[in-house]
Amino acid sequence: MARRALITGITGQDGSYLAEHLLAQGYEVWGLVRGQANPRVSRVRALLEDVRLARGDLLDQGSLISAVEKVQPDEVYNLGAISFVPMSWEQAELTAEVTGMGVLRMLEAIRVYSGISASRTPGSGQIRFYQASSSEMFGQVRETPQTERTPFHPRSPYGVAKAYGHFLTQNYRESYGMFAVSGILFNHESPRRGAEFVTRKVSLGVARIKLGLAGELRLGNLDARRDWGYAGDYVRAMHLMLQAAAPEDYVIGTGRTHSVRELVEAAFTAAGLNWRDHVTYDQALTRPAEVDLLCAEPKKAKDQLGWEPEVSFERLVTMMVESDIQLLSQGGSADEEYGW
Ligand code: NDP
Ligand code: GDR
Repeated sequence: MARRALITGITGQDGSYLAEHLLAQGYEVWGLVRGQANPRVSRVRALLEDVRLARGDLLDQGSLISAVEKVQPDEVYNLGAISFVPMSWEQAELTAEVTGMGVLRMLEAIRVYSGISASRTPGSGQIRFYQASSSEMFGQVRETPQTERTPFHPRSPYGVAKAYGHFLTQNYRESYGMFAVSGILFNHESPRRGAEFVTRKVSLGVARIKLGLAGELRLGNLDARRDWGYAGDYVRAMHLMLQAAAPEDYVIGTGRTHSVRELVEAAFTAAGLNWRDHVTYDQALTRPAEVDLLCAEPKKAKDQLGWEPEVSFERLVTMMVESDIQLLSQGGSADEEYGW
């Protein structure tokens, strides 16, 4: 019988790539979708005809228990979150509820459904759980590159909420013997990335300028450095973590770091433009507290899972710029610009 996976956050960037990957592996894939008339659901349907949908919300414990009962999954991937860092200052409590407490609710749904209690011996429970942890937990970094052992110092309500979810996943593994793991993923991007994130904002900006639809691109801090990889590579790592013999956490990244300025330069160059002619600094786009430098050490994932990224930074940037030039030149709408 096909293995069954339940993905929260199926309508997001990673959800779509993960669903495609699992379908290709022969899984029966279910996605948790929220709301009464969530417009992003129709895009999932268009992209992934074979995905089945269960209603639920990370804010609603009962809905998660019902979803687990309905799907009876072998694997749960918890990708649902408020994931845009600046929004986490504007809606800090909601971020804590969805990105942080949502992890507790999903783990509890699995625990209750599986009949697991503290008295059960380690290793109990059949459902394997993946938590989408983040390099934002490292925040103000104490060492570079960052490994599974690097201490956390989150710099946003988002990072704090992710750290809660990370430790909670570890705690459910230790308390109940659940196969519950976290992937500490560094930034990963694609043509389906939300338009609010810097890579997609830049690729869309370059496309607009290239097509004569705009002349300027406003950005915040150009000095921040990130380890940017391709989302399609990273969902393979999520799946591999749940196939491992033992439940462990892994850092997933490329091991290379670039500044936002280097990203901007690469993107404009890919379109034959000079970024200095178009990019302007906007202080309103800076953050109350910034994460200055992130760079992964993904050795454990390579050694134990055999995982390595395939798409380089340069290829990723070119892919996104070319995709957005094509999208906009075909009259793509703002809606489609949100990564679809
Ligand atoms: P997106 O922002 O593209 O997707 C977020 C998803 O969360 C959407 O499907 C959204 O669904 C869903 N969601 C939001 N609120 C709720 C809720 N209350 N209940 C259920 N679902 C909800 O994120 P990505 O795909 O980029 O990231 C996936 C996960 O990985 C996130 O948890 C993110 O924080 C984490 N992460 C991402 C990294 C990256 O670089 N992309 C790096 C490290 C971690 P809806 O359509 O209903 O809004
Ligand atoms: P990040 O991604 O906060 O790292 O979180 P984002 O692309 O938003 O920012 C990256 C860096 O770019 C700088 N920056 C700008 N960012 C945005 N969005 N818009 C701008 O105009 C701009 N100008 C400069 C930022 O200051 C920052 O330093 C992403 C999310 O996917 C999280 O959910 C995930 O956990 C982490 O990656 C790993």
